[in-house]
Amino acid sequence: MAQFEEVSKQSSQHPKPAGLVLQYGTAGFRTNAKHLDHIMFRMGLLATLRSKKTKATIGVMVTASHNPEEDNGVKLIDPMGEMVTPAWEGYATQLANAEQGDLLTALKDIIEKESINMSQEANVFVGKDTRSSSASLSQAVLDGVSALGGHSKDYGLVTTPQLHYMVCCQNTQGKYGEATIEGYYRKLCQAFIHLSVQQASNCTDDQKHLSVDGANGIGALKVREMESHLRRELQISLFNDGSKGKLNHQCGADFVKVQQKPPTGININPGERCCSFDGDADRIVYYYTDSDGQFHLLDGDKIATLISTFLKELLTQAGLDLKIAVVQTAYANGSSTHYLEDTMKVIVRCTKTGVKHLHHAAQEFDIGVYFEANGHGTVLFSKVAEEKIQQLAEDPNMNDERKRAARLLQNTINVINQTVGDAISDMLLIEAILAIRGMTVQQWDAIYSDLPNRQLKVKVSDRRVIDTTDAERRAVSPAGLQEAIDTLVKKHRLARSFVRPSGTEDVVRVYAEAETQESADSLAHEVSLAVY
Ligand code: NG1
Ligand code: ZN
Repeated sequence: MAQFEEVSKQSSQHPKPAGLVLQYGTAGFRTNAKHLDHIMFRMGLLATLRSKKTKATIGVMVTASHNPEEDNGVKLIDPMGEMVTPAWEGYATQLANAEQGDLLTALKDIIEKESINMSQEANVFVGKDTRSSSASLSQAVLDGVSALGGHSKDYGLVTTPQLHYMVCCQNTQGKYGEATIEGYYRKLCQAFIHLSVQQASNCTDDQKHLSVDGANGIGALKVREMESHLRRELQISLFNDGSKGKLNHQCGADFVKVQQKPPTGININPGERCCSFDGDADRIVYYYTDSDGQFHLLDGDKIATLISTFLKELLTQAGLDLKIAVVQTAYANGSSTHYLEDTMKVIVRCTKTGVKHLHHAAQEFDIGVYFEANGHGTVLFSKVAEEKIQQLAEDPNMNDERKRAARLLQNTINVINQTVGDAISDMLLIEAILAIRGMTVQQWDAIYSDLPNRQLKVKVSDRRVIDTTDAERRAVSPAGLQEAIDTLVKKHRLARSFVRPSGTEDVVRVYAEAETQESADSLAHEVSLAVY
């Protein structure tokens, strides 16, 4: 077939280095950019097949998120804006690793297994982050799409969540919003402004001010683009905007969370609210320093607590009986889980690491708030929940308090990007909640106190020998490891520890928390010795 001849011809421009094997992991393919040209071309092919199969638009995002500038990566986005389904992650790995001469066979194998009608039209949306390698790599994706006769739309420089949003808008015929960057800003900022006018009347200009660390990446560009839509309801000082520093270098959400210190390149005055995005703006963490210069981090757990408390109060005020839950991973600070379960009386679920697991679990509730401790998360509303809220907001016979709460819930839904964690959308939601409740960052921080904790990486010869269960909280192999961890944990007060192989790096991660920092540090160290 002519189609396959074109694939053959074009793939010779994007040859695979013989013997190179890469795997589609938690975050898609991710490695040094120089190994990725053939992967990108092939993901253009695969996205075209996925589009034919689903009869919908598929997204391809070129980014390596919080990794160093030299790396790059690629992720596929399914029709509703969610991560691609697991079976197709497997196809991605097969197609990526087929040697040059076997590419057509690997391609035809997928077509056959999935009974794909090759005469079906295909549409693929492509986006990229600001890495220097992203331009040519996203061109390789576009080449892959055109080699199989698919149509593509190149969104150019966008955040990862913006591309997820575009795909969802396109496939819902605009019901979720308009599939343009302008449309995205308009929807989110209008909802934010509606929420902001509800704020306590004594909200000062100081409270409307936020310092943002853009990680020298795409998020910084997009905050600049969005600013005019905010009509000074939020006044942003942008740092690490990419004009001087290097992407993710000593800055960004991952640096701040792991190092537990402020990024370089930001002016931080005591008590002032600051936040950091990661390199593709799908994660956010907040922080401030107190008058003693001590650093305070408000991570994904604190964000989930703030949002779920706010939503629960609104549901009570609106008199709506909707089931709300918070979804976390094993990395969630134990204090947050206790606070949510014991004080807030909210259902808490724990899943494996990786947003696709959290997203999936959150879909089981009327309202599912999910966040990884590292700041990656969002809120999902079921169709039933959205309908009930809308009915109430529009009910002419409803009393004012219930109606006000329903309208706040409606605008909250509109400020949220439900397709995936989104630093910009999460930031607007958090800012609106703090303004409405007249709450300072210190008051937010004081909702509960984090247990001191430590995360370590351990290099082992083969991390796959560690197998886990119970949402990765217990090791089932190698034999004896869990017993050893249990014995070590018993030596510390209020302690918890677990190990798991990373899905994005060739390391085993060790997590420990305990009553004091010394105790958490020594437990993490002792457990990492047990892993060897
Ligand atoms: P791994 O490397 O599997 O721990 C890391 C993060 C995840 C998630 C993925 C995808 C931690 C402990 N792990 O996964 O939460 O964000 O990267 O980027 O933060
Ligand atoms: Zn990211």
